[in-house]
Amino acid sequence: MNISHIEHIGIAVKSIDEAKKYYEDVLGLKCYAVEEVTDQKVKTAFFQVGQTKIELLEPTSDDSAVAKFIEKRGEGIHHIAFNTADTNEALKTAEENGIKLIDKEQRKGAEGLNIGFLHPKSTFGVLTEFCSKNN
Ligand code: CMX
Repeated sequence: MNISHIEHIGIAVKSIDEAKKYYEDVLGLKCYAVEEVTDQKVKTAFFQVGQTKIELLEPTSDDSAVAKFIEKRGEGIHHIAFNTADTNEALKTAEENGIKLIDKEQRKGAEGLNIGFLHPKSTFGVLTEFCSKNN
C-alpha cells in the first residue's frame, strides 16, 4: 500500500469556533484552512503538526455521519487517515484481504485529496481513511 505517514487525524466537534480556541490558544497551533466539504456534510479546520494534520470536523447537517457520531459517542477522535501512494490501489488491497469498504472507489475529499474509507467494524473499531495526492 506504500503508506508513508498519518496524513491526518479527524476529530468530531460540535463547533469549530469553540474547539479552535483550544488548538490555537492552548496548544499554540495555527489553523491554516477552513473548508466545507458539502458531499460529506461537514465543515473542516486544519492544523499542521509535523507531517500530520489535525482535522476538526463540524457537522453541517443533522443527518451527516459526523452528527450521528457525536450524538452516539460524543465529541472525540472520529477517524485516522493514512497517506498512500494510490487510494484506489489501497482500497483494492484492503478488500482483497477481506476488509469491508465504505468506498469502493476513491472520491474527492478536503484539500482536493483522493480519499476512501474502510468500515470500522472491519478495522478493530477505527474508522480508517486512505488519502493520496496525484492519481
Ligand atoms: N469510528 C468507529 N466506529 C464508528 C464510527 C467511527 N467514526 N462511526 C460509527 N461507528 C460505529 C458505530 O458506533 C456503530 O457501532 P455499533 O453497531 O457497535 O453501535 C456502527 O459503527 C454503525 O454506526 P451507525 O451510527 O449506525 O452509523 P452508520 O452505519 O450509518 O455509519 C459509517 C457509520 C462509519 C459507515 C459512516 O459514518 C461513514 O460512512 N463514514 C465515512 C464517511 C465519513 O465519516 N465522513 C465524514 C468525514 C469526512 C472528511 O474527513 O472529509
